[in-house]
Amino acid sequence: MKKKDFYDVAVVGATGAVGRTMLSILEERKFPVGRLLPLASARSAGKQVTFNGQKITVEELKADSFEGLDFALFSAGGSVSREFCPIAAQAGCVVIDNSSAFRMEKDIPLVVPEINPHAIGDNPGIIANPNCSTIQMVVALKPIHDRYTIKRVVVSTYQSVSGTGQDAIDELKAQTNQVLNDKPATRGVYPHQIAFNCLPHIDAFLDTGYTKEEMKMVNETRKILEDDAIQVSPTTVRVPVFYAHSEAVNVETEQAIDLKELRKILGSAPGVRLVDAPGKGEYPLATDAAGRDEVMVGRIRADLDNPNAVNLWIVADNLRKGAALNAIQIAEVLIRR
Ligand code: NAP
Ligand code: 12T
Repeated sequence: MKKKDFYDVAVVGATGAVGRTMLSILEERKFPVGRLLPLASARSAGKQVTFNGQKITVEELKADSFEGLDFALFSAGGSVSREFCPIAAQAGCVVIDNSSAFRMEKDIPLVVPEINPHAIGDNPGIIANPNCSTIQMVVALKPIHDRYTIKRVVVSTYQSVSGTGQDAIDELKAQTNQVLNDKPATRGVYPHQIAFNCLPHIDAFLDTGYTKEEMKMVNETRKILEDDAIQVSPTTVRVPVFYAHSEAVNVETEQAIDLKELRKILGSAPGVRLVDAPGKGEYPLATDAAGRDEVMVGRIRADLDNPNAVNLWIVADNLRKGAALNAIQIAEVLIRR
């Protein structure tokens, strides 16, 4: 894209959990924003958001919202993206979409900047941001794949409610209060009580018995690592945690794994922070990952039976690396070129 001193940026879904995180990350990283245009539904039009100390009025998303802008960052759900991403791209914006609408389309790049920035073409149009659980897993898997060639991954996730959005954060708070006060938990966003519970159900069930969230981890991992031979066996679970997703991962490789070497590889991998001193009580925790940028990896240990396999515990802030940060890192790749 054309080099400029400042870029005009629309944030679609600016009042949501991901959109608000986008505003603060643009600010923190001093992204060269000229005009910032916060967009949402008619419900929030007229509300104000704060950006770089200035109050900016939220506008209603419309077909003519994108004229003259450089970037449009979408996080307002799949149906909004399906309707408006092509309109924004047509208006000349580079579109970075956080929904699942375009991720598996052949001609749409699915990008984690530490892994496959080369997938972004010169005139990208729409770029898809991967699913939160997939992003943090592949950041840790990529250096392992490069050295040992991954054959199969068995993963169970422990996903926080912020992944679902602000309403789910409010629901966990409300239900926690209700249960602690011996009142029945009122359900809203989730089909069952989430407070003091674990729901093996994220996004919709398919005829196969897997959920869409689980299949995102299968298909997006293969697309980002550019290897359709990688097998992924996922179970995705919602847990009563506000921020950051955790994952227990068993990785099986072609070559035998040397644990000392693996620690070194992960210790210097981009975007990874090793937190692995269990004797000192140090391992990745959601409460530590929340608000941070790195993917934390720990509990690194040999598989008990298979010399070509290892177990890992991977934790990251789903609103940051899992969504807003990754999207802004994609924009940074483009303005650096
Ligand atoms: P959220 O907290 O519920 O926020 C939703 C945002 O979308 C709000 O700003 C809302 O505006 C806006 N919106 C809803 N319907 C709209 C419409 N018809 N037109 C314009 N704006 C509309 O949800 P969130 O957690 O931020 O997530 C938003 C989306 O981001 C998700 O649906 C998902 O597609 C994507 N996401 C991706 C990842 C990832 O893995 N990369 C992670 C989380 C979320 P109002 O204030 O007007 O309602
Ligand atoms: N259902 O980006 O509920 O495809 O945590 C991300 C998060 C979909 C997505 C969630 C979801 C996505 C959730």
